[in-house]
Amino acid sequence: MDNADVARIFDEIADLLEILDENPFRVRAYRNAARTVRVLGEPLASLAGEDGAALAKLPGIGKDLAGKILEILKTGDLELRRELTKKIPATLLEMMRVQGVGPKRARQFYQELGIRTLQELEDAARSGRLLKLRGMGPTLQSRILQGISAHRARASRYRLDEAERQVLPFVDYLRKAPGIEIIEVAGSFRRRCDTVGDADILVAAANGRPIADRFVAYPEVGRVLAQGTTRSSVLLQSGLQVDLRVVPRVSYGAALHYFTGSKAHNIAVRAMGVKRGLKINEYGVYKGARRMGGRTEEEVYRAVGLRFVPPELREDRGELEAARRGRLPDLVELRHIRGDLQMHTDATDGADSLEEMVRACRDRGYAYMAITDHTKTLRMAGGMEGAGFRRQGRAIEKLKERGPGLAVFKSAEVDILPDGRLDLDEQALGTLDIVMVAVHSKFDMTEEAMTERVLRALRHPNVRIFAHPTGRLLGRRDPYPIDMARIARAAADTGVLLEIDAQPERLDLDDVHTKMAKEAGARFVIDTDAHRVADLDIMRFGVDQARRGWLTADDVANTLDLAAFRRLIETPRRLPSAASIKGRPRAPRKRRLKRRGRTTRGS
Ligand code: DGT
Ligand code: CA
Ligand code: CA
Ligand code: ZN
Repeated sequence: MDNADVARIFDEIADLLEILDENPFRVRAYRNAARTVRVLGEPLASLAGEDGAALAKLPGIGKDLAGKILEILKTGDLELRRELTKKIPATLLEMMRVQGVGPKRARQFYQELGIRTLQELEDAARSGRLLKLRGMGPTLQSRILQGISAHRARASRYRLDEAERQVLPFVDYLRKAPGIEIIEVAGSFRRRCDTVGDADILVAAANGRPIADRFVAYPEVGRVLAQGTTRSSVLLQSGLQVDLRVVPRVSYGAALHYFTGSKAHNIAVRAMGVKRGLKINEYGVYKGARRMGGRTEEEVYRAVGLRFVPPELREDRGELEAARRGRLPDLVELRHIRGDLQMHTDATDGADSLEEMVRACRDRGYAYMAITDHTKTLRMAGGMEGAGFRRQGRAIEKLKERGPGLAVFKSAEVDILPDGRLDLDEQALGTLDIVMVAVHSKFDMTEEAMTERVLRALRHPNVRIFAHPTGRLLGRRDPYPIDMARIARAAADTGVLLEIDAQPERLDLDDVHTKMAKEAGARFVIDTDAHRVADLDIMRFGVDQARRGWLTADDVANTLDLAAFRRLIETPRRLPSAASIKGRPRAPRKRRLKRRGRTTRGS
């Protein structure tokens, strides 16, 4: 039983309680506990001791939950979980992963139609049986069918952070095999894709046999799919497939290039080689029988007249053309990030206090940070009214007086209401240093309505940042429909910054939208949306996605030093041009510049 198992059981309990329509605060307690456990740096088992006293001190974990953790560590399961699954089958949980099926619907399907599994739900939807239910129409029924197939497609992939948690310890274990000269993870993992289908470990060694032997003997291996001196493959108990390739040192660069992919990038590079009379494969670069290189990736690119292409760009989205012209972007790096601009405290649904978050940001060497608790409509997350933000603002002022060593900006993650108004009164908005907005409810709008809803919010003159712009939750919720090209143009036009939310289950904006928005002229922030101190360390996942979206440090506002960042947020925002209001193409340049000159602050 490791931390991930405990977290999984807690999440399951939260889901079951939701289906049973139990107290939302109880549901949230289990969800928060799952998150705490998941991001904990050390094994619960070593922290627990005899009585679990240390566990009860963890954020969001009291005596009761500490006892539950002990029970799981001792018995591998929870009595409470077994009791709940007597009331409702655990197979309903998978149903809730389908878009359009929440806890209420899952309960309805089960109680009124006896549907227990995804397959039964699909059959019922196909045969039209769902239409018998109250509140169910043909549109919703076909949405559920779409949701089921989308769910099946993504269920076979792992989030990057989940893959990392499994693969990195495996690599550390494998490193001890005799004769390893280099070991690296290639594939989508190295390209830092948001999800990973399987992990591809590449090793340079003269003799593959002892490495394959150690590979298949890894304790987490559930099933061996193949074992050989150059190529082996296993399924871990978690279900993740891991492939191993062992190549001689001279071929390592060519093999790393090949197995990093993407396939489309490889094919394009190989085609460039063919034009020069070269053959490029995973063993090297050849002219006829003569070997031209392949010891390093640089040699492969040089053979076709290119500079080294960072793995994050290798998607055949224009990177070869850019490399050929020497125009590859100088990608943003983690060390460029000077502040974190989205985080929650225990004033709403965060686990740690304002003081703890501030101290943690100072420890991380940041020059500035913003506190962005939720607004009132998010009742489940303990959202605050104006008075709450004023109180928090005073607490932040006090910190400043004591000289905290970094700037703490007063901010809020203001909910965008269904009609596009903001969930905080004008007076309270005026007291904030930075206003961040986001959609958290009523996702089932048409694309047109959702786009208008967000555009209206972005036109509010105080708004600076649009957070997690598509609302997706990887493996759990598809993006809501929204015309991101229009949003990106409006963001470019008004100077509203688009967020790349670094939560590994969000990574929102994603790579493709980020690149598109950059080309439309938008600028960005990368932040963690931390709900506890430990979350502050996931910034790197946001940076990875920004790199996949071709962003340089200049594209990311929170790479600015404090003085420059302060100037940015203190300069009144631009008014939206008529073009971005109407959704027509952008106005001619001269008119746009004139509009930008007008100020809007305080109007
Ligand atoms: P994944 O595992 O679905 O997240 O994505 P990848 O990119 O890791 O794909 P995977 O594991 O099937 O293969 C690893 C790399 O090997 C892939 O990125 C490129 C290379 N590769 C695999 N199959 C082919 C192929 O048929 N042709 C070429 N040129 N390269 C291939
Ligand atoms: Ca792979
Ligand atoms: Ca593979
Ligand atoms: Zn949010």
